[in-house]
Amino acid sequence: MFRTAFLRNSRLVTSSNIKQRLYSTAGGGNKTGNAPSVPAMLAVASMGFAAYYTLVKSREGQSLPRKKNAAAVEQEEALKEQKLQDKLAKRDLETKPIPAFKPDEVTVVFVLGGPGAGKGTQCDNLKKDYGFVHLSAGDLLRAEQKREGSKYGEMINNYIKEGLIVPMEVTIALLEQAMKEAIANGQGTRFLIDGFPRKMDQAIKFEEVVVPSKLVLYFECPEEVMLKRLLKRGESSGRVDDNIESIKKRFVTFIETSMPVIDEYAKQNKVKKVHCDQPVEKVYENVKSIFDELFNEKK
Ligand code: UP5
Ligand code: MG
Repeated sequence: MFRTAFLRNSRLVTSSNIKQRLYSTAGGGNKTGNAPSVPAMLAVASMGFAAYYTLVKSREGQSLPRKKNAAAVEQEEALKEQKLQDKLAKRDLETKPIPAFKPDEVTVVFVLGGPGAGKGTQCDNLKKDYGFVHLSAGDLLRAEQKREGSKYGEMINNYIKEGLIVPMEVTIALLEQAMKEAIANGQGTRFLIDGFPRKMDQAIKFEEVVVPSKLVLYFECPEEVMLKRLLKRGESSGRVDDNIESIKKRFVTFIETSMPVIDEYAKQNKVKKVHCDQPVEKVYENVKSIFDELFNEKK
């Protein structure tokens, strides 16, 4: 009973309190019942007007946002895209590797041609007569394969036997290291890089991280001539790839993967072609005429 009366009372008290709070601008009395007083209404109206006036003033000079038309949206998008491209290009420029050597200090000639075309034979002559350092990528890989403790030994052996191209990180690192050693030992700053690059991405990477090449010497030779030479050499070379199965695979890799490198450099007017289906001396005469023109003085 007591609880019911208390609840009823408290509900009454509460509801009258709320009403009182809502109209408290009347000064807390209850003379006019529940109706608001005139001064209270005037005060509320003037506050509303003041707020509206302040808002209008603060927006003076500002145009109302309008719906953008399609052309404006397109222009804005194009501008955003341009900004993004500029940002990416700037980042690319900042992250581009600095080549190990400067092209005016180090000369690189790429010596390319099919397996058995005579690259190694002609480079041996050139290094004597023109003071070049001869670096055969194949020889460097074979040396790495035999090096005790090399983690790439087995991998290199398998790639060579299958006539496949060893991942460029390994070959480029070996070439760069050999170049640094040759320069440090005073052997010179002109290099014949024999049998490399065998793939376009290798060419791009090498020129980016080591040094841009000056010339591509391309030894052109018919397949049947190269096959005969390699089989003959295979009798005593001990190379895992001087056998008919491997030679056939090497020919395929050369045509499909390495020829496009020569084609690309030809477009850049960097290729000098020499026909190799002739005796060694005759081929060298032609090579000499190219080198006499470009690298006449011995360094
Ligand atoms: N000979 C040469 N010229 C002659 C002439 N005019 N007349 C008659 N005989 C001639 O010559 C080959 C033979 O022919 C010799 O016996 C020579 O006396 C005679 P050589 O000068 O050795 O020819 P070369 O073109 O150097 O042949 P080589 O076999 O070295 O060419 P490859 O390009 O196939 O071999 P390389 O050692 O460069 O590469 C081997 C493998 O390593 C590749 O297949 C690949 O698996 C791997 N590799 C990579 O993965 N990445 C690389 O960057 C490089 C190699
Ligand atoms: Mg060779």
